[in-house]
Amino acid sequence: MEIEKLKKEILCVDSLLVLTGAGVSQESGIPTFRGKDGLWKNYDATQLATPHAFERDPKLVWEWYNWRRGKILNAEPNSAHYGIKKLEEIIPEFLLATQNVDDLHRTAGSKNILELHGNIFRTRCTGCGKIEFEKKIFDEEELPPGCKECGSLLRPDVVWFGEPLDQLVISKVMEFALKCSAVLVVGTSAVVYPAASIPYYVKEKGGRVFEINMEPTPVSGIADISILGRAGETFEKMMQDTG
Ligand code: BJW
Ligand code: ZN
Repeated sequence: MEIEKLKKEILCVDSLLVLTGAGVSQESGIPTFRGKDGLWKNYDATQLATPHAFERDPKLVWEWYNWRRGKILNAEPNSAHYGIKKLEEIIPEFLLATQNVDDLHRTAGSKNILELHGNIFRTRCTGCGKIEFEKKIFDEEELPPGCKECGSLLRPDVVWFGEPLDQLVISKVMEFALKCSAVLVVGTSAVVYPAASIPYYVKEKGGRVFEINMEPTPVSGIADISILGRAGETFEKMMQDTG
């Protein structure tokens, strides 16, 4: 069976990169971006996650982020988050690169995490650049929030389309991708760059590529083992008897 095969291989690698996307948090009740799941009040998530949408209507964009904050604050990590944390304890060299902004990997206890697209609980001032982290939702009348220091508009400290990723974060991930023995890609449609390029770097350097997703993705074409299934359920089966 494919899960047994993946388990056998993955528990033997000496350095593992895990790349996650929204599908990892789907079983925690957090909507994904693409497909019918990615709709909020009839707005398409991928149309809201843009600097243009924020310039046009910061209140609307903030309402969406505030709604997502609420969903996340009421959610618990699932077996996929916990399984990934367990892999970190077992495998000598481990890095988790997540595209998710929901902080659920950290809640589950993962330590060596790089957040490629930021964190939904951080705000950044569009005027003075001040960054703050607070796990809360805003009152409706506070939206869009302003900076206490300079009065400018605050924005979620996340990476929108057309914006560069944190240079240090992406270079650390790429450095690890070029030297690791395998990458496990979980719950991402693998269409958003530069994150989507990571599995190809691993493959090119001779590393193994593993994937867990409910549907085939562009990564499936280069994957050595591809599990078609839900991430939480797959991890639950795979991590049985690992302590
Ligand atoms: C399950 C499951 C279950 C469900 N179990 N599985 C052409 C080529 C290359 C690049 C580009 C291009 N045209 C434009 C670009 C650039 C652009 C890009 O990649 N666009 C593509 C869409 C074409 N990229 C960028 O703009 C990036 N920046 C950049 O390139 O900067 C360059 C630059 C340099 C110098 C100066 C200026 C610029 C930035 C990308 C930022 C993406 N931001 C978002 C929002 C983050 C904040 C927030 O959360 O609100 O990131 S968009 C959104 O997509 C979010 C996600 O992290 C990201 C990826 O989505 P993800 O996680 O894969 O979710 P879904 O919904 O797509 O997929 C879920 C998957 O799970 C599915 O496959 C399901 O089957 C599966 N699933 N349930 C297992 N239970
Ligand atoms: Zn400010």
